[in-house]
Amino acid sequence: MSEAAADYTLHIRAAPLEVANNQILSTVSYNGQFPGPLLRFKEGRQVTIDIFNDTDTPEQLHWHGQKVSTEVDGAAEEGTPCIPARGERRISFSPNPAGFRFYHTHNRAGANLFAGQYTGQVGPVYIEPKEDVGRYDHEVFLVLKEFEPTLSRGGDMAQDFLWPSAPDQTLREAGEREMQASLAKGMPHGYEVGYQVFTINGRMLGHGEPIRVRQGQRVLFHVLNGSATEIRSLALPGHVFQVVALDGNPVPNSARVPVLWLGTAERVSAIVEMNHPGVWILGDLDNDDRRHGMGIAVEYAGRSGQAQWIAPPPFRWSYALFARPGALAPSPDAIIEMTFAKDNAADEGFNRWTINRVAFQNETMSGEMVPAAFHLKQGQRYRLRMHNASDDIHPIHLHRHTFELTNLAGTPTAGVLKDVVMLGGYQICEIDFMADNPGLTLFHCHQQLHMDFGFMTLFDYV
Ligand SMILES: [Cu+2]
Repeated sequence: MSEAAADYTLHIRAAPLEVANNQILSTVSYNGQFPGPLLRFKEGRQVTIDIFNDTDTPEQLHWHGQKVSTEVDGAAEEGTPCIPARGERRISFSPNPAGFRFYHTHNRAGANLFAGQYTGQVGPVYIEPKEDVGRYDHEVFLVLKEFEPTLSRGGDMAQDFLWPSAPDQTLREAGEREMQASLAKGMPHGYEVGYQVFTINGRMLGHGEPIRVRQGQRVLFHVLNGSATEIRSLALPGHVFQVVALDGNPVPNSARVPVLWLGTAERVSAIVEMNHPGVWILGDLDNDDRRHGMGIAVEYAGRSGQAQWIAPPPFRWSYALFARPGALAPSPDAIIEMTFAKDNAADEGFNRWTINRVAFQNETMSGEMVPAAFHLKQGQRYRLRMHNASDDIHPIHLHRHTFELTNLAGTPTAGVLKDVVMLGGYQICEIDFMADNPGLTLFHCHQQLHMDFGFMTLFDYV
């Protein structure tokens, strides 16, 4: 270790978390708090961070959404050195791009629901932009997170909130045929994860401090879905969200919407004009999840009483709402076709996931790193055409790069820049990215159960 003190210090350790009055659970988090401390960086200004691992398990800390090197990105599959058990690691990098990012563990959990993102290892990052995102009075960071996971035998409810929707018949037939064949063999449905405790900023609805606002204020919410596996929605009765950024990247069209939807690891930054006085629940549309804690009170000055919930009108979430109207993305230099498929309950009761029929091997027989499956040329623009041959929604994530949404279920789109995109059941979508950050690059579904059981691959540059 050098003499100079680090700019930030993070300790990975087990700590109590009081999610409700006298309801205290134990989880691994950063600096003994959940969410981990908000790290505010300046774009391009080098930071040094000491990461101490006070647990008995080697850890990886991933800088989600940042364009950094494989040395610090925080993914064993890319070759980032681990933070040894009871050890420490000092890292330095230039934070970029500007916007709302986050950090989280990148450990595989597998069947262990006390590991990986089932723990409280999530914290927000805000990289100060050079330009302002818009006029606001007050900034609030919200991290949505479930605790106390349990396994159940499948039958996850299909969700149909995503728009546009154009299920591909060939994909559907293939997916349904495989599932029927598996069930006919007497296989049960593969495991799914459910939760007992739902929190925003580590507190269940009704047990934390409310968000205090005044009439006429413009509040900028930075919402992060820190879930290991769940898709979340959020509404505030009587209010609309003016979405200014997705995954921290300013959107070309700041559309106003009544509901936000976020796949795992997605972020939405939205301004809400406080023009409907009362005490309201900012919460998930799912009644059960909200009653188990997924919400937070918004309290206007001078108002008191029980926070109220009113279900919003029916609404479909579309990334295209925030796109540049009528614009077309540049043509790519190459197109990479990918098909995602589910092998029901194939891995000791867990669904096994494949990309182009290959399930990612977490380790080779000799313990060496898994080689990249896709080879890129630096400076080229690539289009990933992704075919979902399963009925699940997949929040697809590319490390160390930003991508542009260029086609959603057959509809071309341009201008929306993200690092996670939800791909609906039996849908096809396209994302483009510039190969501008050499080195091994991990690509995976961000649903912990999916990424842990095969839904991963690697790009490298030639
Ligand atoms: Cu997935």
